[in-house]
Amino acid sequence: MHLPRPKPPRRRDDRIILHFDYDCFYAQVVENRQPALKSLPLGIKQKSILATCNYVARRRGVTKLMGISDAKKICPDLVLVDGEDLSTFRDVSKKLYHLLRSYSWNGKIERLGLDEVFLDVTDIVAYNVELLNPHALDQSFFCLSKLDPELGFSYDATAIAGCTHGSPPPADQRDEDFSMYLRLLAASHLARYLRLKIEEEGYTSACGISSNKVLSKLVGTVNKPRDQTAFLAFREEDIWSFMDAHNLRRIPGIGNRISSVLEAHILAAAPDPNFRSFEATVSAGRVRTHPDMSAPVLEKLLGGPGAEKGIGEKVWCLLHGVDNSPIKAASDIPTQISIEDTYQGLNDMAEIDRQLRLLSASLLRRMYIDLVEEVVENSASPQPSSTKRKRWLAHPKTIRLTTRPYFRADSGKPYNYARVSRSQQLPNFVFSFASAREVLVDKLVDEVLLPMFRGLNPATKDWNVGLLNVCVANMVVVGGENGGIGGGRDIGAMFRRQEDVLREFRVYDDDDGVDGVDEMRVDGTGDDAERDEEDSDAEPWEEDDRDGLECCARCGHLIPGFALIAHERYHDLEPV
Ligand code: DCP
Ligand code: MG
Ligand code: MG
Repeated sequence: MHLPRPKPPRRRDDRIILHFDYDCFYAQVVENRQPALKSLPLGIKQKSILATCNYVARRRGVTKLMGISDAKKICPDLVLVDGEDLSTFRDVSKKLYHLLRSYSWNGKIERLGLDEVFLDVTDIVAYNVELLNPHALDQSFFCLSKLDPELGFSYDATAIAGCTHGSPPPADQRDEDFSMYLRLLAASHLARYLRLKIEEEGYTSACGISSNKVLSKLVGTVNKPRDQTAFLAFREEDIWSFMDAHNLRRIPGIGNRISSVLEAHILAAAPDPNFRSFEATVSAGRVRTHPDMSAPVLEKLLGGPGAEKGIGEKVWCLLHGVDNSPIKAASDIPTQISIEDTYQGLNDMAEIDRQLRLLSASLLRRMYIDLVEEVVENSASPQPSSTKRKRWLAHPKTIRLTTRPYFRADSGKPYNYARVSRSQQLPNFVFSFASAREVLVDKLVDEVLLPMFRGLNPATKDWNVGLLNVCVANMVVVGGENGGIGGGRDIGAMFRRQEDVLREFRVYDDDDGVDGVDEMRVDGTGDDAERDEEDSDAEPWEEDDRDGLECCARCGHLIPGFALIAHERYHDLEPV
């Protein structure tokens, strides 16, 4: 007997979301600094892998995240440039983000990683669709400002700009489909205009245009590099078949843990704890159409202690291309600043101590960059003069230390996902402008981080540290609207902060960060040398590509854990 199929989740398509992804981002940054590299195959190196490579190299068979020696075998004249220092990438990312932000009316813009931006352009597009004159569509004008009707650009509204996926609604289709089509059309012209603005800064990009984040992000990859795709899907079935064709692991928000649990369920096998790959062996469609699949079943499979609330419903929605998550209004204050590095099993306390000092120095440097501003104060008498004063824009209230043991792929042991974290109140002395930075770093390590480390790792030796992450979070805006720290008494926020602070000694599953457990956002998962929330933690369903480096048993390369399986497959394809 067949059970009735569960109801698919309801779709909202009242928004228009653009998703920008810069082409081979780190490589473009390097090329802009050294234009001679543009015509050569270029790889950006981090430890022993390529963080990315330019499209000249890709045409020669080099891929992102390939091991350096493999890439060199395929393309012996590959030019390698070190990409360990993220500061230039971060600066360019901020510059382009601010450029896009300057076009937003509603301020709803989010960065995802360093090279992606979501822009909710619902309001600008609705305004411009209203302005369309059906008798002169080919001579339309896109207004970029409500206040200045001359600010904008001319466009031909008889056709979509760039590529499309799907087809326009038939002429006799319901009115609302036609209105959606017009909004996508206007948005496609805005997307092209914005991509050209980004190109004026030296950066080409891909853009996806649709009604929610998951669809815009996925459709943007259909035509890349240097192109854009509007998703013309007016029937649920069109959206489902688009989603169904994706490898399960490629759906943003479905990380390794979720993907291996679902895969095991579908294949009626036990989940493989070592499974960490960019690809799953099943498609999203196979999961969605599996006979017993539904939101409650997903909740049963994926829920439990530590899992995100409502994870079953969330994944069920994602599989149907439904994603109602909003694009939050931009803030200049990051929600957390997190610095981390990975190691191949630190066991020497002097070295751990040294690393904690290096991480703390970076953390304080980032706090000064992101959270301190210079105010110019004018005094009228006796002599008119101005003095500069520094002030904190926000005080993080919590400091958190996270560690994870080092994992060796050839150890024969299952992959160890466990991170342990400990949080406590960030002492006020770090906000002192009177003390030298080095003094603050030493005090922070001696009085806070070393005791936290000992609390987390009570053994007296053999710590085998694979990762250290130091993070400050729970930003409290200084001198908010209501005056004073925190801008008034937000009791709810106070409890949330308290809950955060009390969440000590929790053991997390690494993948939870990928799959979107909120507290993992606060924990700052990911293994970049430096990483901060503003740069990389934009959304719970963000893929965290930057996992710990592991040693390939065949060639000895250090490569990210998640890429290990794909890397081994690569060896399998090598000529013997
Ligand atoms: N990156 C990284 N480590 C990863 C993944 C990405 O350091 N595991 C960095 C390098 C990339 C940048 O982030 O340049 C953006 O990642 P993308 O996946 O968008 O890759 P690219 O922009 O390089 O290439 P594409 O043209 O495919 O978008
Ligand atoms: Mg990119
Ligand atoms: Mg990207």
